[in-house]
Amino acid sequence: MPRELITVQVGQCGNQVGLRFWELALREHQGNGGIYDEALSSFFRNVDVRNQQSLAVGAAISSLKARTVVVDMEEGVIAGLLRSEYGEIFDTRMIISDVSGAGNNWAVGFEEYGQKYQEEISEKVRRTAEDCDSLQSFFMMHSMGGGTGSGVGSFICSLLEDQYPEVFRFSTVVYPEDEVVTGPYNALLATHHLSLHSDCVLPIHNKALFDIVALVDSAKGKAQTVAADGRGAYDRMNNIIAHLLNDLTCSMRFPGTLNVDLNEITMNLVPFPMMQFLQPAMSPLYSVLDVKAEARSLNQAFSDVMNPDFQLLKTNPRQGTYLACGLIVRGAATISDMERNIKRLRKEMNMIHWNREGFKIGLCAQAPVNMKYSLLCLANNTSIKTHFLELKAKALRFFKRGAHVHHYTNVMGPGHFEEAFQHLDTLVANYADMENASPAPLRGRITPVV
Ligand SMILES: Nc1nc2c(ncn2[C@@H]2O[C@H](COP(=O)(O)OP(=O)(O)OP(=O)(O)O)[C@@H](O)[C@H]2O)c(=O)[nH]1
Ligand SMILES: [Mg+2]
Repeated sequence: MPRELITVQVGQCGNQVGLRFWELALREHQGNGGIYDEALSSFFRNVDVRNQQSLAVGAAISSLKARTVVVDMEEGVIAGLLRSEYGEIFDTRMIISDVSGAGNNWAVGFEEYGQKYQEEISEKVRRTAEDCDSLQSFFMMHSMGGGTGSGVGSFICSLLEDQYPEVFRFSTVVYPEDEVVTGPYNALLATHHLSLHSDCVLPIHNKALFDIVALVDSAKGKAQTVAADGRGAYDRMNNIIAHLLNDLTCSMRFPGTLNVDLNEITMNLVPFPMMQFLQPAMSPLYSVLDVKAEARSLNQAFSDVMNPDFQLLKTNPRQGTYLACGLIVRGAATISDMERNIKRLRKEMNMIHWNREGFKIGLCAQAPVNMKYSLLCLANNTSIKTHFLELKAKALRFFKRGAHVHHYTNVMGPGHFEEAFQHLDTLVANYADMENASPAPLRGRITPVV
């Protein structure tokens, strides 16, 4: 059975999120008695510090190295990563960096840095893949707003498609709020690209994360410190993403009654190409930031993940149609707990008529650290069109006036923006068609021959 994931973390956001993900994953595995087991081997190599050879499953832990390729076109972020408490888990031979960054420009990231580092990226991915017994998928993390994350991230996605066509590419991406002027252009161009080249996309919106942090702060009586907070707010936001990614990958790391790996998620929740965007929601959510927040029962958690306040993209799935829905529970829950809750909720969920039973469920025995349960919901829901429409409106506001366009066309030539806008329209129309599709007429019953 395919096992290992290779992570590719790109740009500042991708690397900060990656760092939190690895920290939390290691905390979750602390109780395994110092043995390098199958679960750890999905994400880490165990390297003998004396001779730098990889050790087999079953050996004592010597030095764990994340199966990750680290890419950033700015040196500073990577230097910070290596200096951090968990810096040793990064294999310094698997790092690619430049000096000055892609200047918040998708075209510079994609065209210039992508071309410049193509061979180096291929080589490092190849060496990382050679260390795997049975590679499961590529797990990418990057922002959609920054030049490196969106541009080099898009480039790497295509590179992996060319070189490993049989291996799924799963992209966790962070959409910008209004932090970067050219953010909407980058997000537009990257959405176009990933929609054509990634197998499954998990979009998270910084606006949703900012709002969650602000709500926790205001509940504690703190002023809204989010904007002034600088990286402080980002660290807390990344904590939410790290929890999400740990829940997403829990089946590969711990035993459970119903395992779902990333390939099964892609296979079950993505019914058509270009409909691979899964909207994440999770509960508990607020206690990730504030341990004193009210504990959630399992039943409450199921209701929460349908609620707009628990979405990590600013959408309302209750107003859309579900094409499919993944539900992954961690903790002491049973299949009948899940079935009972799904039965209760589906009355409020508008499942598309040809996939009314379109639930993919996972059950993992190990709860996250300091929690009794957690529930992750991955909704393939037509309400994502509101996210795309908002992105289009933001990008058009500049594009109609030609603002900043020359920075891009100088590098990538003309026509790309028009194509990307058209593509976004197609995505929106595809989801709207799904929403409007009326149930097919039932075929006449054939009388069984007796
Ligand atoms: N959630 C979260 N968002 C971040 C983080 N760092 C940056 N961002 C967001 O990412 C976008 C900017 O992208 P970056 O990842 O910083 O840029 P980059 O990929 O390094 O690209 P360049 O610096 O332009 O070469 C903005 O929307 C930021 O708000 C982070 O640690 N967490
Ligand atoms: Mg950067």
